[in-house]
Amino acid sequence: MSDPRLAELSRLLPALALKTESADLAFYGRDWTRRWTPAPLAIALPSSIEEVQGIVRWANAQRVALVPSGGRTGLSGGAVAANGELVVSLERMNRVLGFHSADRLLTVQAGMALEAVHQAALGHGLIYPVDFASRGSCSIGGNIATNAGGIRVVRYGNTRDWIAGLTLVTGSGDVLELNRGLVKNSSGYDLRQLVIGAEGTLGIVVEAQLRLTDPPPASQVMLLALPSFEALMQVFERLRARLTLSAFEFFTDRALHHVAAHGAQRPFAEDYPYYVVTEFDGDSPDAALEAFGTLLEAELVVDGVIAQSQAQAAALWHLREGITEALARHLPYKNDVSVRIGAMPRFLAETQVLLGREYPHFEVVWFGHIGDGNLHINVLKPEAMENADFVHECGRVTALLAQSLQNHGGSISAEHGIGLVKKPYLSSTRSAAEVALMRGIRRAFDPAGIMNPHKLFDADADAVVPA
Ligand code: 2HG
Ligand code: ZN
Repeated sequence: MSDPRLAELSRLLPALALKTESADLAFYGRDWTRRWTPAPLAIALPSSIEEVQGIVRWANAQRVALVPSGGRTGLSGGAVAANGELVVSLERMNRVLGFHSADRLLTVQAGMALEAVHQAALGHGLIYPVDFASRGSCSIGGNIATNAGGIRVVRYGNTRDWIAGLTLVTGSGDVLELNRGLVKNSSGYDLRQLVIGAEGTLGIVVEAQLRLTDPPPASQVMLLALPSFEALMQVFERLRARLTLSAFEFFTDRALHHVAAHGAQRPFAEDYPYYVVTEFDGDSPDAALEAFGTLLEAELVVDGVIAQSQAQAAALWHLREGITEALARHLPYKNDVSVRIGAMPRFLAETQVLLGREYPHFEVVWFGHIGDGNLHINVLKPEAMENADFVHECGRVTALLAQSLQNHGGSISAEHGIGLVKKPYLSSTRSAAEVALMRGIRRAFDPAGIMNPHKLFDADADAVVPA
C-alpha cells in the first residue's frame, strides 16, 4: 500500500480486504449513471460490523470520505466515487442472519441482493414484496438508502414500509440498532425512518430486519392498449375498485418502439399511444377476461392480451421491465418524478406540450408507475450531439420539470434518490427550512462530514473532500 492512509487502515484492520487495482477503482467507483469518471482512493470490502466500524473510525481520524456501495444500480449518482473517497462495498456482507417465524422477520446483511432476499423469503413460504427490474444486482442496503419503490408500490408500499429494524454504523462510528423489529414503538424519534432514504449520508447500514408477508394465492397479468392518458386513469380507477391490483405500470408507444428494437416481440399489429401492464390477485383468467370485456365495451381500451401461462406473463412484463436496458444505448438523461395520482394527467399533458415546444430536437420517452404517481421521463441523446452539450441542455430540461413539479406539488425524485444528478433541484421539492434541518441531522450523525459527501446536498465548506 503506497498511500500511508491505506497502510494505516491495513495496520488497524489486518484482515480487511482492500482493492486498489485500476480496474477495481473503475468498477466500484461508478453506478449506472455513466457521467462521472471514477477515481476512488481504494475499495474496502468489510466482512463484519466491527470492520465497518473500524473503517469509519479510521476515516474520521484520517479525514477520508466514505462512499457506501451496494449493487451500484442507482440512477442518481449516489454511489459514485470520483474524488479520492474510500468505497465501502458491502458485497461480502450478503448473508441471511436469521428468520423469526412469530414476527415474520428476515434478518439480513445489507449487501444481500434483492433477488436473494426474495428467494430466502420464499424458502419460508412468505414474500418480501418490494420488487423492481434491477432485483438481480441491487442490494437491500442500496434499496434502503433510496427508499426504493418499484412495481408493487400500488399494493405494498415502498421499502420504508418493510424495514422493521436496521443496524447502522453512524458517521461517528457508533453502532445503532434501530427499532429492533418492533411493530409498535412509541418512544420518540424513529431514527430508522430517518436513515431510510438518507442516501448513505448518515452512516452505513450493515443489517436490516425485513418484514415478510403471505404470497398472493395466484396472479393474472394483462397488457392493455389505450387511446389516451385520460382513459388510462379511468381504467386504473375501475380496475382498482374491482380487483386486488398488485401492479399497474404504463409506457408509451416510444417506449415500446425501443423495447421492440432491442429484440422484444411486438404484442399488437397496430401502434397505440399508451400501454399498461397490470397484475392482480386471482386464480382464474376469467376475472381478467371479464374486466377486459367491460373496458373494451366502455371504449377505454382498444386492445389487450391476457397472459395464459407464466412464460407469457414474463413476456408481457418484459415489455415494461426491459425499457431501461433498451434505452441504455441512447445514453438517456433520466428524470424520476412524482405528483399526486390525481395530478398526473394535467402534469403529463402540460409537460409534454412544454418539452415539445422548448426541446423539439429531443426524443422523450415516458413510462412509470401509475398506481403511485411516479413517472420516468427519459430524454434520449441525439446521436450527433456532443455528450457535454446534451448533459447541459438536459439540466435545463430538468429545471423546467422542477418548476412544473413545484406548481403541481410534486417531487423531483420519486424513488431513485437525489444523489449528484438531482442535487441542484432539491429546493423545488424541499423548503429551505427543511434542507437546513436535514443538514443539521446529518451533522448530528456525521460531525466530520465523511459520509457520502456532496450527495443529496452540497457538503459544508470545510468538507474533507472538495466537491
Ligand atoms: C423502472 O421503473 C426503474 O424501470 C428505472 O425505476 C427507470 O430507467 C428508468 O428511468
Ligand atoms: Zn421505476
